[in-house]
Amino acid sequence: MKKKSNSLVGVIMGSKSDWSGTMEHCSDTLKQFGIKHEVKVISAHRTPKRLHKFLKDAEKKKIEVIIAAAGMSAHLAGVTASLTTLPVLGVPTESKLKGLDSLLSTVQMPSGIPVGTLAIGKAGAVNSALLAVSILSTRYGEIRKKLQNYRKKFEKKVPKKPF
Ligand code: RP5
Repeated sequence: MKKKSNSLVGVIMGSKSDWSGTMEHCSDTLKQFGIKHEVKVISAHRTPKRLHKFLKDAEKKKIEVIIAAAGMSAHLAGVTASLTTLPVLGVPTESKLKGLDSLLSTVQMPSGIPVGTLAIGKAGAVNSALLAVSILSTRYGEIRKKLQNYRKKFEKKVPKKPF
């Protein structure tokens, strides 16, 4: 039987409402690089047991980077980072306050437990995937090549003139 390859990235989000328009773009970007990842709805306050189980399993499954997205009082990335030594990237999602509350909750970690926080919403979701790719590229040459190639193509897509 063919050995199943492990997911390198775990993508978790506080609610189903974080997926459409936001975290789906994180997953799409990881797919673009052929990075195997798992996606789950896990909330630090609504499903704390699920979070503990996910992190226990993540270590066993040898997940290497965790992306945690949440909105409003967004403590998911911080709590996740407190329970693992894996790098945790935080994506603040949109809210009634346009995601500013989510951003501050995610980014303002007191010293000792870091969360690598990205921008609010779709840009942060895409960049969280790209940063995960970059972290993985230090270890996997094949991923590094894909990232270099992506950057070359990306640069070419930027128009020389604004009109
Ligand atoms: C957070 O609360 C989630 O990450 C989401 O962004 C926000 C609102 O969740 P729902 O009420 O839409 O499920 O836990």
